[in-house]
Amino acid sequence: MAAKISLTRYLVEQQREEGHIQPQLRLLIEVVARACKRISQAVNKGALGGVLGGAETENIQGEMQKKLDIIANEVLIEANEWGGHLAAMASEEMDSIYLVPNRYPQGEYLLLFDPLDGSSNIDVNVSIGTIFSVLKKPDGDRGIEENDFLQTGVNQVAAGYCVYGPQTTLVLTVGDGVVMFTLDREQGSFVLTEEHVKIPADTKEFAINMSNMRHWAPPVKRYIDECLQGKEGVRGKDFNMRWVASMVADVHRILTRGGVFMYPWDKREPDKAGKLRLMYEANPMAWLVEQAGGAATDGTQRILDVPVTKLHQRVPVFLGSKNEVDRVTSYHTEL
Ligand code: P6P
Repeated sequence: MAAKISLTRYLVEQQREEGHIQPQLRLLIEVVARACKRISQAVNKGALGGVLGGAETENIQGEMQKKLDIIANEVLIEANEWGGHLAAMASEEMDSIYLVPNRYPQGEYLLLFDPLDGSSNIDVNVSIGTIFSVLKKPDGDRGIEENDFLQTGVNQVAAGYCVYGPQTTLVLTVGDGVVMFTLDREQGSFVLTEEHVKIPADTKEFAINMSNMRHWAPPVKRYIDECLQGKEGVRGKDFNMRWVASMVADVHRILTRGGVFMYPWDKREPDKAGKLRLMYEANPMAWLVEQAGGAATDGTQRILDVPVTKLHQRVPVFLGSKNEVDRVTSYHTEL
């Protein structure tokens, strides 16, 4: 049986042989992975750990926070602030950026995360996850400001997520494809279980919250209607639908077997670009999907090229199997 390759060994080889990552970035990824192990333990305790239910507080997104949202955020902050690899962090759960305290050494990187995506699924025992994105801080010794985070997705140097499901799986890219590590709870380490993740260009499976259909723009309605017409319609094949309401779980399925995920703009709140956040949900997921041979757009352009104006900026998301994303995007651009 082939020797088990740990996350540490994979990262050392990416640093030494591939030159894809610097020592501080290797440390950063290992620290994030350790934090995800701790979050996984808290999630797995559930009711036994007194961590279910609401925290009676609201975040900047206007969403009621769950206890585990706050726990996961605190775990990531505490794990990353002292190591000397980071200059600052940003989180879905925090209004503004978090500067590494002066008592700790300042590092080269900026870390952004959604500490626990899919929180509405926590209390019903459905998969949730942590999403993270890494950017380089600007050169020079001046203090970090929020504007330093406002970089387009093509600037990411690492991105990934950890899905807390039947298995705890860390999925990562540093620009050399997508790899998956499964947590070996007996060893307490992440073990490489998938090395060359590839998304099939075609699929028969779409993921969207169908209850919003009446609010969608025409290109999305056209795309979904054609899928629903099945083999008798223009697509000439039947489609299946999945919607976990946890982006990490839906994206993990797509990275594993293909599919197309959509969270489009809708007319309920016309001024809101979409529900999902660009910096710590759409950008990291878009890079992972593109690194696995898929595509990711906001309906008209690559997610990774979307100009950034605000830290908590929202964006419509269409990602997954390339031929399907290209099709639904063409329905927007041919208007
Ligand atoms: P809806 C979870 O709250 C999340 O941000 C994503 O993980 C998920 O894809 C989406 O919202 C689900 O939204 O409107 O279907 O509950």
